[in-house]
Parts: sequence; structure tokens; C-alpha cells
Amino acid sequence: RMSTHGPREPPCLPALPLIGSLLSLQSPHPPHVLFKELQLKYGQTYSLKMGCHNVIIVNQYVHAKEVLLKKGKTFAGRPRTVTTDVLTRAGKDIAFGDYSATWRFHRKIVHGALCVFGEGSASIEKIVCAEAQSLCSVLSETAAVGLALDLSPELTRAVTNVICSLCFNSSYCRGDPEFEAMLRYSQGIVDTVAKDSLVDIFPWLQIFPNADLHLLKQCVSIRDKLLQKKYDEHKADYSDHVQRDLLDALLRAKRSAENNNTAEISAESVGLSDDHLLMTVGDIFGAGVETTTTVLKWAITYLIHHPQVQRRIQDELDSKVGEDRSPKLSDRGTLPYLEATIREVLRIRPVAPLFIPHVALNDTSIGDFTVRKGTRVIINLWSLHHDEKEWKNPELFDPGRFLDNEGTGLIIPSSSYLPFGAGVRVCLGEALAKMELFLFLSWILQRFTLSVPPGHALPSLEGKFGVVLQPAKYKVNATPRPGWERHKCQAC
Ligand code: HEM
Ligand code: PLO
Repeated sequence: RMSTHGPREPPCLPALPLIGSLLSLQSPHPPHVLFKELQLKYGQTYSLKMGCHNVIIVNQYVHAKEVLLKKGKTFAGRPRTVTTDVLTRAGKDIAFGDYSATWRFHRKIVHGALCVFGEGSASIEKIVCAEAQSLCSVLSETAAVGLALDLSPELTRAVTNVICSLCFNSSYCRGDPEFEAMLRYSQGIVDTVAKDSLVDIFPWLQIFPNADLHLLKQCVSIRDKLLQKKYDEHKADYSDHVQRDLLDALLRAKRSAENNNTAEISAESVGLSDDHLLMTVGDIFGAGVETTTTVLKWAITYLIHHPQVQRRIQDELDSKVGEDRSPKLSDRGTLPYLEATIREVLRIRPVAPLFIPHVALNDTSIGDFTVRKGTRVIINLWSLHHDEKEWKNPELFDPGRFLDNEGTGLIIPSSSYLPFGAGVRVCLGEALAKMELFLFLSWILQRFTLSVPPGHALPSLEGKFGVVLQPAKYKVNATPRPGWERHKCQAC
């Protein structure tokens, strides 16, 4: 037996059979579940070969934190893949772009713009509350005529308008054809970029005419036209003196780089080309819509399954906010059970169960395993959030896990919890998403009780795997709570 001290590679799966099962659409389990199960045979951290690429799968938080935090910079790379190259003009965005000065610069601009227009300021609260108001009137109109409603388009429009406001200083009305087109192309992108996140590790797939790739290219081209239109409009009435939104912030950075256009720093060389600006705003717009909407849909799915949780949130709202005013951000500290529910939704159905793959930029290690430069690392957040050693009954929806013994203080009961990632690649929209989730859910639950229409089955808890894990479509009855019948809702 060899010494146990020398460098050691993680256990490697026999490559071909596994690839077969991943590619097969008949595979009974989505990749995050399969990767969790494979731990039983290969250990918590193992590797596989996909085409010519080494991929390490991490299923435990100790190794996940080593990758994301302790060695965050070493693992900050992103792989180039066929589909993400189509989406992002070969990685000229933040999320799928490789670690570089350009990437860092764009993160900084977005972060700054979100602080000015979002997070710290009162304006984001106003925007979200206006959208919550409009969402609630649609719910109450539908309830008044006794109809059940697929909430998805309404939730998406509310969330889209928030990010639209931050990115483009614009918003959509109900039935706006541009919004309808956006819904279609974005779903097309989620379905294809997503499906391929593992499959497109094989570059040869591109050679075959591939229906998914075709759909993706079509959807991306529609998206690009929309982005280009917003960009042209912004350029036409840009002024150095007013900064209306993220796109203005990006334009300002570009102008200022162009003005001191010395040999070393040109707008192109720091990554402020038109392509880079468009791809960055495309990322934020896309992430801003698809992630928050997905969490809201999961939250509602679980609330329908657990009416007692819904009732407890409503009791908390009744006693802390009352019925004479709407919830505001400053109520967040007084509504721990709602906050715990949001945390539990993010645990049990993580938006991005495999994150986006990371890449080792140098020879390095994870735990005792050596890792060679260029190795891809997939953090299986599903395993972290469903680890039986860390979470009692992980498939049980129980917001109480995130409360202390008195039931009033919020806690994070396990380190095996990273809904937004961590370290240099941590989510850029965490604060924004949390504000939106809190405000939308508190407004809805103050006014309505959600349930399945009589005779309908409870909605499925099984997600559709992709770049985001989406719940299935279903209809909901939103019953106005006593005191929140139509007249009042419109007056407030
Ligand atoms: C990245 C979660 C909302 C923008 C990520 C990652 C996760 C995540 C897990 C990947 C981290 C990694 O690869 O290591 C979430 C969840 C959200 C949410 C759970 C909602 C509840 C948002 C929103 C925005 C956003 C609203 C936009 C404002 C981004 C960006 C990245 C990212 C740009 C890429 C960061 C990078 O690679 O440098 N998010 N996100 N996210 N998120 Fe979010
Ligand atoms: C969603 C569909 C949009 O049309 C394009 C888009 C852009 C950014 C992506 C987002 C999609 C899915 C969720 C992603 C986000 C960047 C960061 C975020 C992957 C594909 C997460 C959760 O990591």
C-alpha cells in the first residue's frame, strides 16, 4: 500500500458509463440528486472526466468553503462552454466570464450602481412597494370574479419591473408585447443554457445540429435586440450630470475611460467595449428576473402545502404590522417567522443547486486531494442543504429550524448553508433579492390566503433542473383576508 501522505487525487468515477447516464434524458434523477447519491459509493468529494475535462464534485460544506472562501481566488475561474459563449459573447459578462481585471471592474460598477439605486437607498423600497401594490390589485380583481390564477406571469412582471427600473429606468404594463417577448426568450434561455450546463462540457455536441442550441441562439438574438434598443436609447440621451440607472453608470465609466484615453488604459482594454456593457447589463437583468421570481414561486408552493406556516406568518403580520398600513423594509426585524420561512425556502429548493462551475486557476488542493490547474469544480449546494448530518429530516419544510428556542430570534443552525454562494464569486444581488422576497411575500400574505382551487391536486415539489431549479406551473386561489376585500385594497 502506498503512503497516505503523498499527493492524492480524489476518487474518480469510471467515465463513460456515467456520461451516458448524465446525457440520457431518461435518467431518473436530475444531476444534483445523482451527484448527492454518488457520494455513497465514492465519498463526499470525487471526480469525473467529461470529455477531456477533469471535474471535481464537492458535496460537503468544509470543502465548499475551502473552494469559495479560503482559496476563493484560486478557484475563481469559470469554464468556457458552448452555450454560455452564445449567451455572453464568449464570456464578456460577470457570471460566466473568467476571473480577470475586466470581471472585477464590472462587478465593482454593478455593486456601486445597486447601492446608489437599490440597497441602501429608500428608492428601491418605493419601487418594490409600487409593484407589490399592482400585483395585489391583480390578485384581488381575479379573486373578485372567483377565478384561479397562474401566478407566474404576474410575479415575473412585478420582479421584472424592479430590475427594469434599476437597469433601464423603465417598466412594463400588463400585456406589454415587449414583456411577453421577454418572458418567452428568457424561458428559452433557462431551458437550454441550463440543460447544457453539464452536457456542454462536451465541445463536440456543437458539431451536431442540436435543437437546443438552435433555440438558444434564437432566444439570445431576441434578447440582444432588446438590450441593444435600451443601449441606443440610453446613449441618445445620456448626460454626465444625471445617472438614472445601471446602464447610465456603465456608460459613464466608459466615457470617463475614453476621455483619459492614454496608451495604457483605453475603454477597450479595461473591458468597457459595447459588448461588455451589454453583457453585464444582460446578466443583471436576467439574474434579477429569473432568480427572485423562482424563489417567490417556491415560497408560494410551500405555503400552499403548509397552511399552518402561512397562518403563522399572517398572525405575525397582524400583530406587528396590523391592517391599517402596508409592510415596509423597517418591519423586517420584527417579522422573524417570515424571515425564517424565506431562509427555509432557499435551503430546501436552492435556486442554483450546482452554482455555476468554478475553475482552478493554479495547481492547488481541496482537503487532502491535489487539484490540477484547469480542473472544474462543481459545488453541489443540494448536498449541502440536504446533508442528513447537518439537517434533521432535510426534505421536511420547517421554518422553525431557523429560529432559536424562544421562537423569536433568527439563527443559522448549520454551516452547511450557502444559498448565495460565498467569497469572490458571491452573488451580486443578495441584498436586493432578500428585500424583494420580504416585501412581496409580506404584502401578499397580509392581504390574501393562498390555496389550491377546489378539486386541484397540490402543486408538485419536484423542480425542473436547469441553470435555475424551477417549480412546475399550477393555479392558485388568492382569497382576500377579512378586511382586505377589493375596495380596501385599491384605496391603500
Ligand atoms: C451568482 C444565488 C439573485 C446576480 C450567484 C450564485 C448563486 C446565486 C448561488 C453563484 C455563486 C458561485 O458560482 O459561486 C442567488 C439567489 C438569488 C439571486 C439564491 C435570489 C434569491 C440575484 C439577483 C441578481 C444576481 C437579484 C442581480 C441583481 C448574480 C450575479 C452572479 C450571481 C451577477 C455572478 C457572480 C460572479 O460570478 O461573479 N447567485 N442569486 N443574483 N448572482 Fe445571484
Ligand atoms: C436567466 C435567463 C436570462 O434570459 C439570461 C440569464 C442571465 C444571467 C443568469 C440567469 C439567466 C440565470 C441565473 C444566473 C444568472 C447569472 C447568475 C445566476 C445563472 C441564464 C445564478 C443563480 O448563478
